[in-house]
Formats: sequence, C-alpha cells, structure tokens
Amino acid sequence: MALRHLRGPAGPGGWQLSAQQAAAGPQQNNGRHSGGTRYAAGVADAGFSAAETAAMDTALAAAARGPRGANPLVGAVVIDSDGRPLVTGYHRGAGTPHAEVDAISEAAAAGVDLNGTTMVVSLEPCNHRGRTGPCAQAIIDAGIAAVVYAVDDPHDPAAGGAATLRAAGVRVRSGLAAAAALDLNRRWFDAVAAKRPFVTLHIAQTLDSRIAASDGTSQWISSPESLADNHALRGRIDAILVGTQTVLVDNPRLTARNPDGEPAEKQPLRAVMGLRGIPEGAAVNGDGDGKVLHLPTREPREALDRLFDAGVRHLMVEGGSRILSAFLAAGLVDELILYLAPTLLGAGTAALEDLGIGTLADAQHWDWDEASGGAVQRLGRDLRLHLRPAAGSGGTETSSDSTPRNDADTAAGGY
Ligand code: AOF
Ligand code: ZN
Repeated sequence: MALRHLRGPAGPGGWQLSAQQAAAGPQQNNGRHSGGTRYAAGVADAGFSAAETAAMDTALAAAARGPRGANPLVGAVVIDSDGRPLVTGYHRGAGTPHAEVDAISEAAAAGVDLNGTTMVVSLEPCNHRGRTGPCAQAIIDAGIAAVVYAVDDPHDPAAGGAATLRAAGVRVRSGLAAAAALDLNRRWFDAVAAKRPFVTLHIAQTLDSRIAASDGTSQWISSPESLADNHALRGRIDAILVGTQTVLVDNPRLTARNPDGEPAEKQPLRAVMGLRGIPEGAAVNGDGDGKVLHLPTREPREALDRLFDAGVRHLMVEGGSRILSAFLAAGLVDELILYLAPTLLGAGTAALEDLGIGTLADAQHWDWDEASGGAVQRLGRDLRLHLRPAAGSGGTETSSDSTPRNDADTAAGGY
C-alpha cells in the first residue's frame, strides 16, 4: 500500500492536499496536470463546468448517506452532454456495490443509456477486484465518455483506475472539490496511510455517563432500538474488540444477532485485548468457529497492527472503560457512536477513565458527524450521537506513550 499524491499527516494527524491537488488545477487526460490553471480548493474549480461542479456537490451529499467503515464514503452522478443529471449512486459500505456501479445499475434499471455521458465521482474509480469492482472497467463497459473525480484513491490495491480509463480512451480529469472530498473521508485517509483499521468506538451510557450501576448490573441501559442498531453495526464490521476485564466480568458473546436473537449472516472476528488469558468456558470462544483472537497487549496501536495483519479493516471497540479510554487517549478513534439513555445512576462505572488531560486547553474536540444517518438520531427512548474527531484536535493520533497508565492496570487489573 502506498500513497499517491496525498501527503500527511501534517502535524499530528490531518491531511493536506498535495501540491498537485491543491494548486495545480484539474488533471487533464494526458495524465499530467496542465500547470497553467491554479485554483484554491473549495473556491473555484477552474476547468470544470458548472454542471460538473453541481454534480460533484450532489455526489458528495449522496456519499454522506453511506456508513463509515472499511471503505470511504463515495458518491457518483452521471450527467448527459447538456449537463443534465441522469442518475446518482453511492456506496453503502464494504461488500456492497461501489458508487459508480450503483449509479450504472440504476441507469440500467431505468433503461437510461450512458453512452457518451460524463461520470462525476468523489473518488478515483477503483481498478481492482476486492470485495467488489473494478469500477474502471464497469465505466468503460457502460460507454461513459468522460470521468471527473475529486481525489486519487490512496489505497494501493484499488488505485490506478484513472490510468485504465485513459488507456481505454475515456477523458479523465481530477481535482474538482478535492478539499471537500478529502475532508469527508479525512479519518479514512489517515487510517489507510497509517496501515491500520478504521476504528469505530461505541459507548452505551446513561445521562450521567455511567455504563454500569454500582453492583455491576448493566443490562440494559440502552433501548431495544439502540441494541438493534448496534447489532446491525456488528454485522458490518470486520472485528469487535473488548478487554479481558470485560470478558471476565460480563462474559459477552460478541456476536451479531438479528432482532429475533438469531445470529446474523456475517459475524465479526471477536478480539480480546489484555495480558490475562481468556478462560476456556468464556462465551466469547463461541462454538469453536475459530473467530476469536487474543491480543496479549495493552497498547491500542499494537492491537491495531495485529488486527490489520489479520485482515481487519474496520474495527468496533466495544469496551470496557479502560479500553475505550486507551483508544481515545491515543487518538485512535475515527468515529464515535454514543447511545445516550434518559437514565440517571449517580454512581457506578463511568464510561471513561483518565484521558491524560489536565487542563482545558488540552481537551479533545469532536465534530458532530452529519454523515451516515446524521449527528443526532432518536432510537426509541435513547439518543444516538454520531461524532468524529475535529481536525487537528487531541482526537488525532498521538504516540502510544501518552496513553495514561492506571494503577489498576497491573497484573491484577489491566484490560
Ligand atoms: C470506488 N468506488 O464507491 C468506493 C471505492 O473491497 P472493495 O471491493 O469494496 O474495495 C474497497 C476499496 O475500494 C477501498 O479501500 C477504496 O480504495 C475503494 N473504494 N472505490 O471505485 C467506491 N467505496
Ligand atoms: Zn470501485
């Protein structure tokens, strides 16, 4: 995996446009940028028509409807030679059709001929057959004459679609709305560059940030609707992670289950992090399906490296509070989903422990994430809050040395 055209992180985390993407203007179909036209990303996109610019806005809005995870959010709009939009597609998550194929399928279903049209897409069309694809070939097969895309795909196995399209005679330009497209998937680009899974962290808590009562009872703080939402997420991720403490205390199964309690079709790898072993009879061992992995470490980054080597590209960190805190303190959370129950406990286990923040100036800042269903949703009695780290805040990756050590995090305690 290598990066092409993208640079980063700039300081702790955060992406910058490359000189090519930020300053060179649209890349022309000879594969070299023209050099003559300069544009400030997000201000004016010289070299692109008003119809293409409007189509890219629509594509970015459509992209944001998909779920975050192993794959980036991508949208595609096809316009005719008069600039009229014909179809819009977007990617609905790893394993489902890519945005380009979604748009092409929509056209096929509606009987719309795409010969001679222009596809405007928020990421370079992929060139590989992964879980799906390759999109470049699907575009060629559909007879699409021109492609305008926002940013290059930095993911090596998928990259190279632009060259394939050009070789087939498709006119290709890139750089339109590059800043917005990079920002939409900022943390996904970071994860790809760092060769680690995209990390979603989940907290189910009371109004006063408790995840269990004083006596340890915690089932259930969340509404049935929140639990169902979380199980749907479990069915989309590659792996779910808890600490050994959670295995010893809560003995969770960590399987994805349908609302009727039946196991979902796709099950995540169940990962347990911590130095203590997993007891033989622990529910997490399942029925010997081999989908359980013990990670004998307390370092989030080390756990992520091992999971990445095991093929995990989207991880959900489930708990408990020490694991949640360690990932947050290390800046290794890309997406935060918080189920907030209208309940008070006043005492009990707090969702988070010390994050190593001693003064307000060091606070972690988060943005409300309007993508993937919105920043705030009502799920039964609960609120589901959706956030992502603010650019350049404490929520960006730091060295693991900054992970706070707890007194309890010893041989006796730990994860
Ligand atoms: C596209 N269009 O809508 C998306 C792309 O495993 P796969 O087959 O789903 O491929 C995943 C990779 O494809 C992902 O890492 C990224 O490089 C690219 N995502 N590409 O042409 C899309 N989501
Ligand atoms: Zn693709």
